[in-house]
Amino acid sequence: MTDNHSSKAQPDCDVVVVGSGFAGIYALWQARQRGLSVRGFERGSDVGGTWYWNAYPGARCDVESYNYAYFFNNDVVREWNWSDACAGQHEIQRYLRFVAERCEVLKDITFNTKVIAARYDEETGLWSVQTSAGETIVCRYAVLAIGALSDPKAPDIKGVSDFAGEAYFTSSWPKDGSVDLRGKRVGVIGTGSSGVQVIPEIAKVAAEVYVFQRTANYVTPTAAGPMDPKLVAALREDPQAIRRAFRETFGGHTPLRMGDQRYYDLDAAERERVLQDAWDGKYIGLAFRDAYLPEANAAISDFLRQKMREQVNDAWTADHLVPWDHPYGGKRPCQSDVYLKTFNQAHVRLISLPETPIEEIVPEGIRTTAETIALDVIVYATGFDAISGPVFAIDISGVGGRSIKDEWVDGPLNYLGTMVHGFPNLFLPSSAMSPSVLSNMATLAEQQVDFIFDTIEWLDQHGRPLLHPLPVSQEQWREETLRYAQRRPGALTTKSWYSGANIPGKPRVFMVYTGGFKRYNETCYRELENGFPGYELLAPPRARRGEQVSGG
Ligand code: N01
Repeated sequence: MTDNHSSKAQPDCDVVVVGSGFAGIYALWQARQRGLSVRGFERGSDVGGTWYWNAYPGARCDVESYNYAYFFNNDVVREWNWSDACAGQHEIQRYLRFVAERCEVLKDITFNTKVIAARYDEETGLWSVQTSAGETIVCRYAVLAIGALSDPKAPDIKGVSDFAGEAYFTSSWPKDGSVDLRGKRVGVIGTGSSGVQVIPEIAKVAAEVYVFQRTANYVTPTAAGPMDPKLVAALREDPQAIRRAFRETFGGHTPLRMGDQRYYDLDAAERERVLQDAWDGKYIGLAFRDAYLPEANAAISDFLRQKMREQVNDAWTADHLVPWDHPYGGKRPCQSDVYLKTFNQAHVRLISLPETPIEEIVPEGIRTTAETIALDVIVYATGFDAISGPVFAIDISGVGGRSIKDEWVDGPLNYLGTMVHGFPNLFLPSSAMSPSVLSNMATLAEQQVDFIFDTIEWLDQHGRPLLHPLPVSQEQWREETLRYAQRRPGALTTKSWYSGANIPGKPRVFMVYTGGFKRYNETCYRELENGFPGYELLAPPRARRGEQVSGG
């Protein structure tokens, strides 16, 4: 199974799954359930994906544990006890390990192994997947469960390698406990969700903390705290009913707390009261039933700015920690109960980069246009080349040897967020144009993997082993994604990673489908029920007729 045989006429296994986060673990289990032979590859030394790599202090999920979990297995739902309504990184990784053990998929995964290339062979209709260990595996279906936020953005700052002190990325924080920031002078670059979580933790131990902020973000209270035993009991009573119900919602969640009154039905005093209730109830982003309207969104944004400023003592710092450049939701909002108050500590200082940009990183620290700040440690919380980055990190070529990079030169193009024309039988869960990061990623992982394996089963049953979407389906899907994005305040006007604007030179395409989970799920399954009218079904290549692989 280890020789380089990309033109082999028979596959080594039915399915290769790359990645072992939420989608990868479930994909391995699904393959086994359907009697397919499967190999899994994971570049880390354990399962977890995002929750393996982002092991920085303070990392936790701000989607509640009630929702951010698997529901396909009743025993898992009933046996696992979350310690907090917003579980921390370590606990989520332990949970994923627990599920992988329970589902007996660990034996299928080769760890510490990157997939570096995937090539489609037109003669055989098979994929050759090459690994960093020099292995090539030929398979019928390739599932790249590689995550949307798994390719860290290289810091585009002069002199990064000149720094004489220690440097860490939140996205690949050492897991061996070797980082010791006690008594040190620490600079943090980046104030997105990762920066907002790590900065208060660093401030607990460091002697001096300098936060280099290019753009301020909205920061709202977290839902962290004890689990509600009544809600836990309700989820455990009938997990499959909950699972179905998630798919009937807009975001793939249990019904969220949200305001039940419309912005335009209220006078000024009533709006203020509704906003305060939503702030107290921790659903400020959905304070009004019509929170998606620009005017309602503006009221929420103004209210948040006021609430954020109230938490910071120094007027200059308060003014600069408040986002003025984008409406609430334009960028991915952050959640923390302590971030803003961290700046009230004497040893924590905000450096506003629009006024005093970083000129260069020098051996002794960071030089801005105003000063050189001496540092022992730099922490980069500078984000990711989101969604298309992880896809481009693998050398993928399809029909005619066309690379996916060439196909996506003007931004991602696919159908239903999972398949690309010219790349038959290649599946990309959590990629572009799916509800992705603007939905509950755990629900999405299950839904997409179900759809992928239901598709594979259909193909096998119908003797049509190859499928890829029609170009017209991709164009229509991109237009639909854009149409929904236009309705979302700030989606197309804010410089955010949602649209690739954080990466110099990346085409600006809003990469998340915001038509809602329910609509997305229904559109996927309508395709399957109608025999895939939006796709091209290909006959088996001659070289493969009569093959029998499953059950390995
Ligand atoms: O990354 P980000 P992240 N000089 O891209 C700044 C998920 N997540 O890792 O905004 C100076 O949001 C950049 O500045 P700007 C979540 O979906 C979830 O924090 O581009 N600054 C920004 O401030 C999230 O959205 C959870 O102007 C530079 C920051 O770095 C996503 O992951 C926790 C710079 C990057 O912010 C990514 O979050 C953590 C430069 N050269 C993450 N380059 C939870 O569930 C970049 N920046 C809680």
